[in-house]
Amino acid sequence: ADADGIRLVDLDEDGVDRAFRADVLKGLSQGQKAIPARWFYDERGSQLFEDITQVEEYYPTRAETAILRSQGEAFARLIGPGRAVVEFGSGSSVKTPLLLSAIDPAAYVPLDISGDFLRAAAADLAARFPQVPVYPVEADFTKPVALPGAVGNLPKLGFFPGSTIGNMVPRTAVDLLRNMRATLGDGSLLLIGMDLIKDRAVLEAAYDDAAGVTAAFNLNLLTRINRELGGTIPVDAFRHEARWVDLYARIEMHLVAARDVSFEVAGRPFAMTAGETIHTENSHKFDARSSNMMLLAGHWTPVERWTDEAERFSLVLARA
Ligand code: AVI
Repeated sequence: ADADGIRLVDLDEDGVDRAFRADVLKGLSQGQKAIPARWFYDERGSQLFEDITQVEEYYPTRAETAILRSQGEAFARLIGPGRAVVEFGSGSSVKTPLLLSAIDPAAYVPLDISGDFLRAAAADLAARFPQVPVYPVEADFTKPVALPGAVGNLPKLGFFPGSTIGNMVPRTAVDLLRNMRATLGDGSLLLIGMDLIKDRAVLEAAYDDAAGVTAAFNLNLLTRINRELGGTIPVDAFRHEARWVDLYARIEMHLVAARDVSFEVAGRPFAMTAGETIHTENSHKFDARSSNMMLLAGHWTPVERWTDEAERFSLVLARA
């Protein structure tokens, strides 16, 4: 529940997530079918994403971790001690400790819409950094969030690793950056991960690994729809596709119907012809110019930018 006691997940009398049903029914009714990527992350989807971060072809997690590992001194110099670190999304067990141990923060405030992930991450960090008070907040961080009173007077550092910003279209990404600015306030800093434009083959392999983990992640969305929304989608009639769309500098993930199919979701009939797709994710990639432009449009001024040695991934520090 949020501060007003309103449930963040709105279930109907049958226990169905209303927002999920609405997004799926609307998305399957469009010309180009599309379902927002946030619905990937049920329990199985979250586990599959963890597995993706370990596959050979998926470089972003390793590259970003390498930057965090190697730039501790620069973070200490440019960020300094005494800030409240506000992490957008539950902290990862590897990245967050690297940042916290580099800068000696006064508090750690993880924000997440999922109370379960949030509590697990908060307990983990509290155990590893007993001197740093932890104030978890269950909230939708795409909107401005009221931070706990205990960190009200501390300067803030927002932390948004993983290039999750890339999963949003620019319009939504800019809204999010502005809302982060509102959440964090004057005098704040933001450390944000942004994946870089590179060879098409490297990008497409990162989103279509040989072991099929990303394919399973994408296809799991259909399994989730069948389970939670009473769907009859023939999952084995779909295949995973990852394509680089140069015009928008993004990887798109699609589920391609391998043959003509018809099915029901929540009692409604749908049909797709062979080759038709459901667009399930965008993952935008950046260069120095486009990441600066995005930050400036979101009311942040870039201060410093780091990449890993192979220049696959960037971490950018910006000030309010
Ligand atoms: C969470 N997000 C940054 C991942 C990405 O790389 O866009 C999600 C992902 N989708 C397929 N593989 C990973």
